[in-house]
Amino acid sequence: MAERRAEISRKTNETDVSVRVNIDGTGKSKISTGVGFFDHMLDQLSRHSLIDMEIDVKGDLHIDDHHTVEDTGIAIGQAISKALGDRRGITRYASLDLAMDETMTKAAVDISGRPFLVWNVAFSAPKIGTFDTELVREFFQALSQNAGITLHILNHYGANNHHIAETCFKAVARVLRTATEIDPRQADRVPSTKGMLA
Ligand SMILES: [Mn+2]
Repeated sequence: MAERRAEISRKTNETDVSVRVNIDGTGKSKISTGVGFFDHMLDQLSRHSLIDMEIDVKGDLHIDDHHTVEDTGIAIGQAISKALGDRRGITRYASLDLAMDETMTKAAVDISGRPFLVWNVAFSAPKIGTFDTELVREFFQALSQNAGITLHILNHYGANNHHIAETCFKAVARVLRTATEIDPRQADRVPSTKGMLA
């Protein structure tokens, strides 16, 4: 089958984003967004999805991190969508409960072609270090809309906001890994009775 790789460059007055992904990678990443906590989260996304990611972002961080986080989510979503092509052979669905210390978070995905985010996560503090916790949702909103996936994220419980954010990224990584994997029982087929998902 064709290599499932893609590259997206996206430049606006607010950000200059370049993203390369390889769906069939090993979880290698090279990430530089200028936002330390966000780099740490994207590193987890790559590592646990096994999607190789090269991400370079120059954003208007003198304002705040918002444009940088949102536009990176848009570009990663577009790159994943492009790399998946017609979605032939994919497993399509996955869900997982992911534990990290005291925190438990569920992610469920359908690589459906129908962008939708259900976000059921509450943070108890507005910041993790200097990072605005509300940007975690902004990232997944941008990712789901631009990848064309249905994504549900539910935090069952947790006390530490770093853990709550990190379980969101790790759980989404793990379900993306499974849902994008080729299902050998239908490797030549688009997994939809409609015959198309893209
Ligand atoms: Mn961490």
